[in-house]
Amino acid sequence: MKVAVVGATGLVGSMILKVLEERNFPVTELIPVASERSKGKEISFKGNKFKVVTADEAIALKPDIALFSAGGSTSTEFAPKFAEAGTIVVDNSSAWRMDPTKKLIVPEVNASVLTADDRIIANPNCSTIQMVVVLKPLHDKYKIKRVVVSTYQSVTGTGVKAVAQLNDERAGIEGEKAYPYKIDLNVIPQIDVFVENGYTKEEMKMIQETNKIMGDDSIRVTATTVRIPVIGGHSESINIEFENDFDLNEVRSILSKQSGVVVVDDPANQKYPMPLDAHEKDEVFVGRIRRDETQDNTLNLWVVADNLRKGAATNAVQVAEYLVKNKLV
Ligand code: A2P
Ligand code: 11C
Repeated sequence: MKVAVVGATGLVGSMILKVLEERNFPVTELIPVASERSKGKEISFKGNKFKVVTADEAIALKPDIALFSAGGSTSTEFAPKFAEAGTIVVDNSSAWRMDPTKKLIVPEVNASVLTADDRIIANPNCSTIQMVVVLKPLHDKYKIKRVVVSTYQSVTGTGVKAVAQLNDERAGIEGEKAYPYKIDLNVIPQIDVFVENGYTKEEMKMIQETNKIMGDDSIRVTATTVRIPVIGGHSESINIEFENDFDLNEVRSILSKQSGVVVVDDPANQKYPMPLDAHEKDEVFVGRIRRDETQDNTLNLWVVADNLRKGAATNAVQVAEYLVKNKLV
């Protein structure tokens, strides 16, 4: 496969390169793409050096697959141009996610909807991905009525500038700011901008993307998304109300069998998922599995994943792997 990585110099783009290498994706030619500013810069991949090119130069090279993580405006402008040149685009931005003509894919949940006609495939938001991987097998068994989710999100979701802000604040250095407030020793209940209904865009993404990926608009979702001074991954407290009752041991067994999920749930030994442990891992970790005793058929869960991996790079590479395995590319 001739593979272009658009945004190869960014936080998610570099993780895509690492994951392609680790998973031994069949890359015969790598085309690292970034802005005009980075043209000519060298990127290492599998022990070789590759020169960064611009998007226009990459299109002329007609890659088989392009994995995009260069922001919404770059995707809006260039994904259709790659697609016209015959490239299949897997896009990590929010540009195409809610477009009814584009599929929004988490392989463990809905890869089977992909066909050879899909040219631009959207990768969901990180906090949505780790939630739906856990929701799907439970929905299949007990039918979800409503989800209440509160997130505790890593600064890596914002990008390099936010990681630098946290590190600078810890070191007592005055530097550039990614957030309007101090993030060290603080909690910021705002991710992305506010929309008219008082929710943030991140919260609306979790609501709308979940319905689209699960293919079920009857699931009611409400979200509060929060930034915390953590680097390893996003955590989520999820309250799920089902149509039907469940057995806790059966829930544990269903989740243990779900591909991409690891159950870490041993309160007697103080074992539960934490971002320090999920960091650099491709799986979604779930624990604190317990009944909500205030309401029938309702479950509480704690879910943690590395947002740059399963929340972004790994999911995009898994979509590409599915396309290759099913001869859709
Ligand atoms: P560059 O490093 O040249 O600015 P992040 O999300 O971590 O900020 O990274 C964004 C990525 O998107 C970077 O690799 C950046 O390249 C890339 N990028 C920004 N604008 C374009 C563009 N017009 N064409 C291709 N890549 C772009
Ligand atoms: C965050 N979830 O943690 C965001 C980052 O729509 O892909 C990813 C935004 C997106 O800040």
